[in-house]
Amino acid sequence: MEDKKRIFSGVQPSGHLTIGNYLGAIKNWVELQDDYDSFYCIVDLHALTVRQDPKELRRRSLSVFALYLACGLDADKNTIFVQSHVSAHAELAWILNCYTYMGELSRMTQFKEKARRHKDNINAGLFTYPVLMAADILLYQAHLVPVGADQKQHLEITRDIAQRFNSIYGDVFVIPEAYIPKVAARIMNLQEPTKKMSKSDENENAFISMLDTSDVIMRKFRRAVTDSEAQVRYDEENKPGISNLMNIYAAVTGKSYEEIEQEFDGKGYGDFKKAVGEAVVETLNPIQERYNDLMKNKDYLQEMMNKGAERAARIANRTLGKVYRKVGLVSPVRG
Ligand code: ATP
Ligand code: LTN
Repeated sequence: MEDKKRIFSGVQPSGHLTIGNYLGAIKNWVELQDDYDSFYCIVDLHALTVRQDPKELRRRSLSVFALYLACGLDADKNTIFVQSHVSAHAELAWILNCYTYMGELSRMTQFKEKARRHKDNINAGLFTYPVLMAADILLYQAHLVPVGADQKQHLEITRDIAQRFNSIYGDVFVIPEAYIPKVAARIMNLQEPTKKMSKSDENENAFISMLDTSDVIMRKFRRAVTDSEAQVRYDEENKPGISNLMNIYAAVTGKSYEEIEQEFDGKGYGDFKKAVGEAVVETLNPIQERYNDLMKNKDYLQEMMNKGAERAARIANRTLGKVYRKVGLVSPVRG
């Protein structure tokens, strides 16, 4: 395990995970798990940048943990853990805050977009969110970060912070690379297909939750916004709704856009939407079954969670210790 390159990635427990989270990120984690020493995190500290109901957040963190396993992540092969269980994340984030400029943070599109959506709560955490993300990644000396396209900018700032730090103190951090899939890097909102699908959207019809029942999935696809041309053809600019459905269908069936266009040549949108819905149901059904089984055994989940945190903390504290020494913090004398 030691000589493999490392992966780090995470999802916020800020709602039920969507097929965007699955197809854009988690599915690739499962595919990469044999070739890397991987750290998969439930980034609960990040979720606090938007108001959460405490009881719900606690419940969801466990639920996301179970969903990771249900998607096929192996808790023995990978280190799967909750961010707040490893205090080094918040500690390194503080240090890195002192190496990050206000100017570069104010260019982040996720900040601008979330600030627009939550005008009554534009808190400092929302602003420094990418610094905590940089701390997550850099603590584990990760080489690769599999994420959806929306996180590209955050990966760039992570690299900038790491390079800045290394240029002052020597080679402390590995410079990470983003791994963004070719298909499904940006699944769009089903109701407003020019916006990204997001798990915290207030409109439930805008996203497919990984835990939605088959009926709900079929209904949401039936209601998905399309256009009036009645031709299944890939054209992101003029047909964002249909192109998004094609992207989802391609991701779950492995078919190319040409194959999909041929398959639905001369057929209506109703047939196409039904096929997309059925393919998604077929993908999610086995995951949901495993999820329901896992959720019956909370003690097991808790035990795996504790193990993950212990393993993660060991690696993270090594990096944190090095950073503390480099920047000149005095070590405590142990008696
Ligand atoms: P929130 O609504 O709380 O902002 P989110 O649904 O945008 O959450 P995150 O927790 O921010 O999801 O992201 C987790 C991972 O899923 C990231 O790697 C992100 O790039 C990916 N991801 C999120 N939404 C999509 C999407 N619509 N298409 C593809 N990948 C996505
Ligand atoms: N910012 C990501 C979630 C996230 C993450 C990370 C992803 C937090 N820390 C580290 C990859 C690596 C998001 O909101 N999509």
